[in-house]
Amino acid sequence: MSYDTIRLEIADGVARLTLNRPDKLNSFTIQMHGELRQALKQVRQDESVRCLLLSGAGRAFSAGQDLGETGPGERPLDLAQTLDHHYNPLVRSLRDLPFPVVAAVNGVAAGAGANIALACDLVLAGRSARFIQAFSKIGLVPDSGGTWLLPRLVGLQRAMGLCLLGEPLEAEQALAWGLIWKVVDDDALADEASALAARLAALPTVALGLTKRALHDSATHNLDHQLNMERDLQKIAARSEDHAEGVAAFKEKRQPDFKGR
Ligand code: T3D
Repeated sequence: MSYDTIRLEIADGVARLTLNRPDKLNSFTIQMHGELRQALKQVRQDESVRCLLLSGAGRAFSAGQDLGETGPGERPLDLAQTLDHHYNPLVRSLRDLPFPVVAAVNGVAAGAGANIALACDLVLAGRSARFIQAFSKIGLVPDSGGTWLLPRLVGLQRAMGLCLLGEPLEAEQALAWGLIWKVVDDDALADEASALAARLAALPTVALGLTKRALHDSATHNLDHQLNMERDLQKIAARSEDHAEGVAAFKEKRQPDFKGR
């Protein structure tokens, strides 16, 4: 399958998905959304994939919606439809993948670009990366899950400041606030992100997929509900080949060789 606005490479258990409109800071167009949908379907159906690595080409991760595509008079501005058809399914797809999704934020991540990055399971950022809830600057409400994720990640006060003021949050501050997993030097980002993705892809994928589901769903559960969920997921994990391999490797005092099954 070939794409114009994204790149997809699958090798060694890792699917590398790159937003690829560097001249427009990888802003999202309808075409890009269509290609992302197709690519995520392909990745989900490919049984060799055990981790997805999402990044942007050039000097940005993504500047959010392509504002050239939404200018008054250029197309009907029914943004509810845009969210229903494009952004919300994208966030749900990333969340629903049964393996870890890593975002490598290589520069600015603004508007929906920031929130799509934050919807990934682990976010690695280059030192010069910035996260901008740019919506208030153009009279919009944060979308792509931002109003749900941000208070949970950084607390209500910081989420409120970020969303109302729309100021850039530097990578180091994002790390200090618990918004992201790790900051690395810009020129080390690609290698560090690849190493993290490769490491995740070599772990017991069934258990990791269930773990990500349990953690994401916990936000809306009470302890009782969560205990029941852990019980149900553990039953599934315990039947995986990788669980048997993990226990056997422990007993035999060797490194496990997980197959992702
Ligand atoms: O359909 C819907 O609208 C609903 C969905 C909404 C979701 C959203 O994401 S709304 C938020 C949209 N995004 C923004 O408001 C961010 C707009 N961009 C910026 O504020 C700045 O570009 C950045 C802070 C991200 C980066 O600034 P800087 O100085 O590093 O770069 P620049 O010079 O502004 O941009 C470089 C080029 O990318 C430039 O093109 P040019 O002049 O060289 O031909 C610029 O126009 C283009 N670009 C940047 N962001 C966008 C964009 N083109 C289209 N859409 C963009 N969002």
